[in-house]
Amino acid sequence: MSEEAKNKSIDQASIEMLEKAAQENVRTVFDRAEKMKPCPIGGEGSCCSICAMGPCRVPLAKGKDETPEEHARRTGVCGATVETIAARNFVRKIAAGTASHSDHGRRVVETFKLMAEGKIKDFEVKDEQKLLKLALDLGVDVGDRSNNEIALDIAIICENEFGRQEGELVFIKSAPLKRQEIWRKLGVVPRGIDREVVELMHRTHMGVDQDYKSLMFQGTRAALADGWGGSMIATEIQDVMFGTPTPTLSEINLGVLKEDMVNIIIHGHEPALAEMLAVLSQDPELIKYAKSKGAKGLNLAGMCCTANEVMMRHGVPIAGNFLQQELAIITGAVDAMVVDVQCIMQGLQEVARCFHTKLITTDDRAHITGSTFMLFDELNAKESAKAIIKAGIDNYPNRGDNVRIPQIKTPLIAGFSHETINYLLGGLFRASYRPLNDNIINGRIRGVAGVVGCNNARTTHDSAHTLMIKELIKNDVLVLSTGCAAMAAGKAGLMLPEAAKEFCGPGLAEVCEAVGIPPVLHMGACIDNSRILIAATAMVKDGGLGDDISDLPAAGAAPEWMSEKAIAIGQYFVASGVYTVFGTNWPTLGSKEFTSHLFNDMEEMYGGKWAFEPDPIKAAHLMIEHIDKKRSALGIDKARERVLYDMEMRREIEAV
Ligand code: SF4
Ligand code: MSK
Repeated sequence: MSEEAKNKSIDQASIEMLEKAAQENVRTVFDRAEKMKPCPIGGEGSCCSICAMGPCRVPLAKGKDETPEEHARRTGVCGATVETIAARNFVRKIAAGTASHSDHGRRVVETFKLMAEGKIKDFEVKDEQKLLKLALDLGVDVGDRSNNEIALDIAIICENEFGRQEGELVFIKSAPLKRQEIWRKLGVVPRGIDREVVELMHRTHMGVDQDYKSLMFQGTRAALADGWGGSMIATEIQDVMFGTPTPTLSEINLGVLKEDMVNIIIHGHEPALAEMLAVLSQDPELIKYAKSKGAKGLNLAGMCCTANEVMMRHGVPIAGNFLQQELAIITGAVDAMVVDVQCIMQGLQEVARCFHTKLITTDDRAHITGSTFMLFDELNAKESAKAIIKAGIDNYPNRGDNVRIPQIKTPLIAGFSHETINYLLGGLFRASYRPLNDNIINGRIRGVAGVVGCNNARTTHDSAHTLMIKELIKNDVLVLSTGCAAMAAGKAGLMLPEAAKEFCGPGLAEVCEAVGIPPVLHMGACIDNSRILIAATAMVKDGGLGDDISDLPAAGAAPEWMSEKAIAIGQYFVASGVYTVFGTNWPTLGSKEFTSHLFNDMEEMYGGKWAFEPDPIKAAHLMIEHIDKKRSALGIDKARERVLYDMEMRREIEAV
């Protein structure tokens, strides 16, 4: 195994495929990242290209302190200061991230509405209980109305959230009351999802909002429209339509591909097509068709966040996370890679060209030059999904003789929705977060951390996720995870109850063993970070840990982030009161003043703030320090010091 490949990933399956790629002269994201060094000026947020008098580059001189005069001279042609330039770049990322999650949410609502109107026959209400709960929350009359009648009213309310011009987003009311008051006082409660994104784009046009604090108010408003708006709507409606996830055993890594079967990978974010593919992958007629082409059957596997969605609901195995998308094709065994939106690298097409893989784009908003476009039509969901599967089956006989699937995969348990955690901890009839809060108060669990986000080719694949999560659980911090971070943890074997004994501190291990849960709970895709907000709110409501999310002994992190969605997520966590640490690079370092606004002022305003620490172990300790600070403010720091397990305490945990 070459040293070079080992620096690129900690995952053995990925390393094997990188070596195969090198032998076969196939270029991947890892090679391209090596060749193209990141632009240091753009990287620190000091490049403005929003008008044609630029691009203006105003980098911070390295290695010496800047005098006030030098700082004053760092402006663009129009006079925009580096603070304005860095802030504009930052909030534009929030706008793009919010738009992406929210457009996903809008598509889900559109499908849900068509289902409720009876125009889509292939989907139905899967979680009636959640439908009714949502109806109650939104003030929809339930009476003796049919599911579809209730669903239609819910769909119309949710649809209006996107185009609403005034007032407040309805899901804002899911937050703790104190939090809502903070937002109202600061004037950052979102009116409508689209409106906040549009206003943010307007304010960042040349010559509009040129005060970084003002820009950040609107940036926050848009980010909240994501977390407590578009993303939350997507998660809630997906659960109603496709089922609320419950703990499911599955497998993860490239070893889930099968040499003698038709392998179809579904990659992207929106679960409607993936749901249909999951159902159809069991279809006897299609399996027979696959056999007629010489295969033993049909094997569906997921990639990136769509993988999280179908794994949690159907147990479909996961082939890998973001940086493994090209590597899956390099196995030579993928007959079709079916993609929809977000995090799909254009480089896939070039890699697919070197093998027999058919890259199939399916969404009218996301085309890739050279790929095969087969529209997934929700109105005709089953038939269009069938045609896509058949295209994959038809491609099976075209496989070359260079198939090599790494025999590496790990079992994992996923599907810890907020509802599931509630039931698991409290029981079906007294669902509650009480036992979690009690175990935090008595110090067995030190606190809770959300570790989420992407992979990034500028850091060793999966390394920061795994190191950070292991450090946290070793220190008795329960980890909630989503997205590609969750997949890294799954591959490292941290999503099995047995992991508690091996990797956790004694307090967390006791609780995990008693309840039978892994120390790292897989809560879904990146859109499902809203589940973490709901779980945090439930902890506040259950009592004993303060009266706002910012009082909780909790922290968040995205150690390998890369997408604009991650910045939107980070900002809605910060504005919800969460201390949030990012790794890889930080995109505002060109402006010390704006960076200090994010890293310091935010705490006074929202009780949460940003931090940047590329070393995952140091970052974990920043989170632990913050958790301890909150424990001390709550007066529960003493409890932790006396965690010695006598028989009575053990019985108490077991009674959970
Ligand atoms: Fe340069 Fe100002 Fe134009 Fe930005 S808006 S490119 S700083 S002139
Ligand atoms: S897929 S946004 S790389 S988590 Fe959601 Fe993974 Fe990040 Fe995409």
